Amino acid sequence: MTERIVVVAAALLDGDRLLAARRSAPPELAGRWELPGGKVEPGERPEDALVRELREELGVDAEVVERVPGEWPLKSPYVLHVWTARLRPGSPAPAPLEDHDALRWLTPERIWDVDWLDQDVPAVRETSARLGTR
Ligand code: 9L3
Ligand code: MG
Repeated sequence: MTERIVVVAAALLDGDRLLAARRSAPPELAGRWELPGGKVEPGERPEDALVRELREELGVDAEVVERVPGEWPLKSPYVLHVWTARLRPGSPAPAPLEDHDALRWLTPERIWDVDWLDQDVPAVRETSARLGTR
């Protein structure tokens, strides 16, 4: 069996608002919304990978808060892990750079307004359920 590779994604929060990012690539995922993030590199801590990905993809200075329990399958060998995160004081506001072409801060009642990637839907459901019960 092949080793699984973790893709880390952020539930980036501003108060009770969650950031959704619209992918610009690859063609089969473009136009759909995701929790931003990417692959953990060999030897890299997942939290460090997430901070790196958020800097590369959105130009922000973020800090990881906590893991959302669960693991969701992606295209093999990838699996999705989600962590909540916040912008550090003084961070630039998120901007869509290379990998995205739109961003939205979603209030809890607007969470399903965007067309999430099918593979992100269970992770978003779990994340929003946990945020709602804090
Ligand atoms: N992926 C799915 N949902 C997400 C993220 C961040 C990534 N929230 C999938 C898309 C790609 C793979 O994981 O197939 C690697 O992600 P990326 O490095 O292209 O962002
Ligand atoms: Mg990515």
